[in-house]
Amino acid sequence: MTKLKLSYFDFDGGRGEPARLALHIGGIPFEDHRISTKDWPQLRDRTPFQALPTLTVDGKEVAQSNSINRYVGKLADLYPKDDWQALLCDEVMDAAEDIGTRIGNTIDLPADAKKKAREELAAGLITRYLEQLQARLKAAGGEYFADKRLTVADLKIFMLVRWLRSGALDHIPKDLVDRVAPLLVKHFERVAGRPEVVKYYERRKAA
Ligand SMILES: N[C@@H](CCC(=O)N[C@@H](CS)C(=O)NCC(=O)O)C(=O)O
Repeated sequence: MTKLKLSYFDFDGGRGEPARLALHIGGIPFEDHRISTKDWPQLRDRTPFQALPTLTVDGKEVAQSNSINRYVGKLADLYPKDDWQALLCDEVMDAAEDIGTRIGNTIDLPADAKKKAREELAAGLITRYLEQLQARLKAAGGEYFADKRLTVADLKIFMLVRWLRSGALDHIPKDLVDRVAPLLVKHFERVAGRPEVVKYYERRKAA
């Protein structure tokens, strides 16, 4: 049996969380390797691209969150077999990655520059992307982004919407998603309310 280890930071969110969630939903055994921010500087250079998440498959370590999402999505039956549906799933995951990268680039900016950059992002790129994602969801039938069922694309957007609405991002209004893409909020609630997702976070809370 293939041995899997998923390495990511020790919090319930971010780029590594969709794959964790997918493996749990699919009932695929894996080592949930959680790295503290304190240990990260010593481990950074040992990862392929000096970043997390990574997935180690039978001792071979690979990186890039969406590549990992696709791989574990196939294992967990959360990735479309149909090529067109797979493309829709990939497009959504890469769009979410664009938003995450652009916000990530502002994290270490000085206070004034961060405020300006984030306000511009919120009014510009993020709004545009949220509107487009909402349009994609509608075109796919309104419930899930591809294949008319839960896929890793839904888990990726679930994490993104949770992050944007969390209030953790200074200068990005936490009601932005609600205002510009209310269907994404409904989608968030749909995914959050799935029994396997509820069960996962209940177990995490108890851990
Ligand atoms: N393109 C990569 C980006 C990975 C990335 O930037 N990961 C962040 C965490 S979400 C990271 O490792 N940051 C720590 C660092 O750069 O030192 C992916 O999608 O996995």
